[in-house]
Amino acid sequence: MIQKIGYLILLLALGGGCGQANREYYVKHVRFPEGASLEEKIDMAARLVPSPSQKAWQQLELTAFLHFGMNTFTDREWGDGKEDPAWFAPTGLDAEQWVRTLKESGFKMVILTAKHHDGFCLWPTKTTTHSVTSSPWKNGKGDVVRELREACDKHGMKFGVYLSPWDRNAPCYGDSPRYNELFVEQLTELLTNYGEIHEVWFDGACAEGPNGKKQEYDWQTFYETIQRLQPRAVMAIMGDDVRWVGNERGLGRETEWSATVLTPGIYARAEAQNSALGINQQSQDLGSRDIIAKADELFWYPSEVDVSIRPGWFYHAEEDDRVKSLPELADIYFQSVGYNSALLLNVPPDRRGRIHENDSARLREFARYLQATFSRNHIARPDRAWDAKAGAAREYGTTDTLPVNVWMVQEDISRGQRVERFAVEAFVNGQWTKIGEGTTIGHKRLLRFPEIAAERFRLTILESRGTAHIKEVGAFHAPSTGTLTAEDSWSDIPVEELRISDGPQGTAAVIDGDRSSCWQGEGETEIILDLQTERDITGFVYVPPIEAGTPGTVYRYDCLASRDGRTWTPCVEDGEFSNIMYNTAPRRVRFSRAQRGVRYLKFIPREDIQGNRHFTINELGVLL
Ligand code: FUL
Repeated sequence: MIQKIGYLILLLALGGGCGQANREYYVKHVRFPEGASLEEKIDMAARLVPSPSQKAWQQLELTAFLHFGMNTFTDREWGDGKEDPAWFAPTGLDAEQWVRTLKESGFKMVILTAKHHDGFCLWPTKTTTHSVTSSPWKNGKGDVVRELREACDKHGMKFGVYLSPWDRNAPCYGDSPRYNELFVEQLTELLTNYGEIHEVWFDGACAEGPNGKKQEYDWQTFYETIQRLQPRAVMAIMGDDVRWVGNERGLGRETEWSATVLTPGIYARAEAQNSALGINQQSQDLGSRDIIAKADELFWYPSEVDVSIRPGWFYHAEEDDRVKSLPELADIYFQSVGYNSALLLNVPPDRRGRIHENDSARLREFARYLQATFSRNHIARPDRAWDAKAGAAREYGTTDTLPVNVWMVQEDISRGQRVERFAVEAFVNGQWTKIGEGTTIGHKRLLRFPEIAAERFRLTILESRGTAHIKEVGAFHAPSTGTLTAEDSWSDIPVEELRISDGPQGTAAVIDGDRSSCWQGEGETEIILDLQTERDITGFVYVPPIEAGTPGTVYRYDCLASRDGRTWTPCVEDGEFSNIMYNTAPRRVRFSRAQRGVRYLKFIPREDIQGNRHFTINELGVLL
C-alpha cells in the first residue's frame, strides 16, 4: 500500500484555549477508529491539515497549463500516435514569451504537456524515437522542456509537467509491466534532468494497447518515483495531493472541503470505497457532516479547477476569436480561487510556438482586472488572526468609505479547515445589513455583492467544526468587467474625457489610448491632466514602453493633485516604480488616501531607469 507522509500523525503542542478536546493534527490523511461517533469524526476532520507541499501549492492560486505538442500541428485535440514527427515544426518557438506573458498576468507556475496521449515527447527522451529528436525543429536538437525550464528559471516561475500515462504510440502500451517500465523511465528523465518540478500531472485515461489488452498502470511505482526524485512536488489528479474539481468548465463548488471523503484514484481501495459512499470526482458533497458520518477515512485532497482560455486544450487557428472574454475569466476566477480551489488556466501556444496575441491581450486585461480589484484592501488591519467559535462575530474597521463589492476571508489551513457557514454584514446608516453569506472557507473564499460603502463590516462564524482560525479578511472593489474590455482600460476615466492642461509639445500622445504611441522628452517636465470636472480619485496609472529596459522608462516621479490648478497637494511620497526595468505592466499607483474634488493631476518624471532625465511615457490614466 502506498505509504506517505499522510500517515504520519503530527503531534503539535498548541497553546491552551483552542477548544479542541484533542490536540493532535493529522497530516494529509486520517482513518477514523472503529465505532467513532459523528462528533469524534468531526473533531478529527477539523484537525486534518495539508502537507507542507500541499499548503505551498494552495497558496499559488494561479497556474497556467500549456497544451502544446503534435496536436498543435495536426489541429487535433487527441492524436492517435501515428503522426509523423516531421510534422512538429514550430517556426519561432519562444518559451520566454510564454513565461513572460504568464508571469505578467499573475501566474505562479506553468505546467507543460511534455507528452500527451499521442505519445510524442517534447524532450529528447531515450525511451522512444517519437520525439523532438526526430523532428526538423532545430534539426532534431531541440528540447521544449529545457527551453521552458530555462525561461522559468529566468523569470522566477515554478514548473510542472503533464505526462500522459495513456500513450497511443508506444508499441508496448497494453503490455503492462513493459509499458510501466518505459513510463517510469520517462518520468525519471523529466524529474532528474530539469531541475525542481513542483507539480506532476497525470490524467487517468486508460485504454487497450495494440495487443488488445488494457494497460494496468503501476501507480505505486509512479508515486514512489516522484517521492524519490522530487519529494516536494505535488502529484495531481491521479495522485493523492491535488484533486480534479470534476469538470473542465472552470466551475468549482460553492461548498468546497479540502478535507474530503473521496479516496484518491491511485489507491487500490478507491473504487470500492467511493462507490460504497456513492461518490465520484463530480459529486457535489465530498465533505459534509452527513457524508463523513458514513466514511471510514478522510483525505486532505484540495481541488484544482482546470479550464482552457479557448474552447480546445490545444491551439486551433479557427478558435482565435473564441478566447474567453474578461467577464468569463472573472467568473472563473471567483468560482475557482474564490471557492477554495486553485485555478489551472490553459493557454495553448500556437504553431509558431508563441502565445497568440489574442490570448495575451486577454490575459493582460485579466491581470489588470485582478490588479484593479485586489491591489487595495479597504479593511484596516485585515490580517489580525482570530480564533472564532461558532456564533462568534468580529467587526472590522475600514481605511475609507469607498464602495466595495467583494469580500474575502481565509482560514489558517495549517490548523485545519473548519468553517461550515458564515455571514458578512456592513454597517450602513446606523444599522447592520447582511451583504453575503457562505458555507466553507478553507484557503480562500470570495463573495461578490452589489456595491456598498460602509465604515465597518462584521464577520460572523455561524457554524464551525470547533474553533475556526481566521487568518485574513478583505473588502475590495472589483471594476465592472464590461468597462475593462478595451486596451485603454488602464484609466478608470475614459481617455476621451481627459485633456492636457499643460505640458511640453506632443504630450497629447499620453492620453490617446494607444499604447504604441508615446511622448518622449528631456529634463524638467510637468504634465498636467485636466479631468474636466471635479472627481474623487484614488490613484493614477503610468503605462511604460512595452519593451523591458527601454531607456526613458520612468523610475522616480512626483504626482500632485489640485482643485484649481494653482494649489497642489502631493499624492505620493518619493514616487518610485520599483522593478519597472523587468516588469513593464502598466503601473497602477493607489494613493494612501483618496483625493477629493480633483480637477487637475500633475505628473513629474524625475529620473529614468538609467538615472537619466530623458523620459518616455506611453500613457497616463486616472483611477477612481
Ligand atoms: C484530459 C485530456 O484528455 C485532455 O486532452 C486534456 O489534456 C485535459 C487537461 O486532460 O484528460
